Amino acid sequence: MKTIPLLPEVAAFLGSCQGLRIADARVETDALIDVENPSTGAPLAQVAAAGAAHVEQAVSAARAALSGPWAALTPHDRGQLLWRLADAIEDRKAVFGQLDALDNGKPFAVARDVDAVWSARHFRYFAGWPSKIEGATIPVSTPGRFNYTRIEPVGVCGLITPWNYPTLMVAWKLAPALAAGNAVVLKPAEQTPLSALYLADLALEIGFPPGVLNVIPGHGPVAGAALAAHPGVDKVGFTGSTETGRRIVEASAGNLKKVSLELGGKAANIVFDDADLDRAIPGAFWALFGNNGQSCTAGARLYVQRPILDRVTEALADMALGLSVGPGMEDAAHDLGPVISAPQMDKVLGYVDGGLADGARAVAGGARRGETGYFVQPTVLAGVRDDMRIAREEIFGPVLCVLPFDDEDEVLARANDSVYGLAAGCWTRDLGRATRMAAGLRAGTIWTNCWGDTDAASPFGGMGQSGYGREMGREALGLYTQTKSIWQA
Ligand code: TXE
Repeated sequence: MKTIPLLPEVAAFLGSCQGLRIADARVETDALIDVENPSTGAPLAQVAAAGAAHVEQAVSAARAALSGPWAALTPHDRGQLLWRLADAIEDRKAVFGQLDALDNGKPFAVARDVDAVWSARHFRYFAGWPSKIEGATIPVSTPGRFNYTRIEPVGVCGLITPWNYPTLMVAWKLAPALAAGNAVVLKPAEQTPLSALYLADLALEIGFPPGVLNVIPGHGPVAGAALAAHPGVDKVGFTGSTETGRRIVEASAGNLKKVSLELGGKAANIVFDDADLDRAIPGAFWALFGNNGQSCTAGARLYVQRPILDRVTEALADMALGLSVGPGMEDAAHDLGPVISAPQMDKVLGYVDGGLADGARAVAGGARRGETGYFVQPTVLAGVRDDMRIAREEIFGPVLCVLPFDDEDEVLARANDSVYGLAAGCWTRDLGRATRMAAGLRAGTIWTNCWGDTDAASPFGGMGQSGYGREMGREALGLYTQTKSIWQA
């Protein structure tokens, strides 16, 4: 198998140690992150690791930008810059694709044509907003008073992002934060900092004032924790684990910064026996195996109505066995790459072993694939019960749990019996049932007869311990703005 040659820009980027991006400087640090290629386990690049002093520096740069030329830009000009950033990402989608394929491991074609392209679209959608963030005039009852609102930026936003969609998760937060006129300190995941650093360079190149976007890779408990606790940060936008989300809320208490959280999930996906199985089976399959199961919306608990259980399970096992799994930068149409790291691989395999010990059956996969890189065989587990850990906790890898059910009321109660509530869905030809399920399922996103769709215009976020706040669409602006009420006599 051939490896896709590196673009000269990517080779140059990997060839030198990448400093933090603070205002228009590249800041070197003593501590470094050794970024790994999960497809091989080999070192890929070295990147500066921010400590508390660098967080301080980046927050000051962002604060300064808020009162500098950034604040002086008209909404139209801010929109133009966002649009230009969208253009720049699209023009360099192959660079973003290679960077994400290298440090995340996902197939290059997916990283380029899905992650990078959707990131560009995200900036394009929010490029339209700056000129439409409108206040209101309020018909108050006090004679002689005029009351109106101004919708203002929150200030300095600390954005902390995960490794599963390195560019896209940055876009989800950065685009609305900038559209609303904030300045940003972004801490990307330590496993996948490359595309965020590259994005910071692009932003400067196309004319964002220095300090508007500062990118400081670093370790979560050091740089992330310092950012979450910093008194000069007005808002934290976070995507990651529920456990870290809890720590962020605690750390944010000092200055009561605003927080929005997009956390873990354990989505229930329900296939009724009246479903169009030609759509439901591949739909349910990719609901979990898309992005190698490393999605917070992964349809990890697949409830299948008993009359079709054997047929569906068999078909899913066949599909899993037929998948092509390989390095992200290999010149072959692989469906899936590795999981992100050795610890993540061990965690996923630990769940599989635990599930098998609890009585589940692997009808496909169930073990590591090969000895190089962090590959896990696409795994389908049958005979799973609700009380098993594999059915309750987020595995975040290519492991699909199949659970039988008998009727609608029963499956609805079982689907909702989770601390999480990010996504859920069902497959049925009965429109009444689809509507009842959509109303009854406790999750921020419901898919009926489809799975995984998102759009920059449609709100996305969790219920329960999957977090709070809605990213994307009009609601995302609410996360990055605050309303001022003005009384005038
Ligand atoms: O997550 P963390 P990890 C889930 C998934 C996965 C598990 C662990 O189940 O197996 O989390 O992954 C930063 N203060 N998800 O350990 O720690 C960290 O540097 C501030 C679901 O990678 O939550 C990174 O930038 N920040 C998820 C980000 O938090 C801290 C996507 C996410 O890392 C910090 C990723 C701290 N104390 C994992 N500690 C999703 N919802 O999509 C870490 N970080």
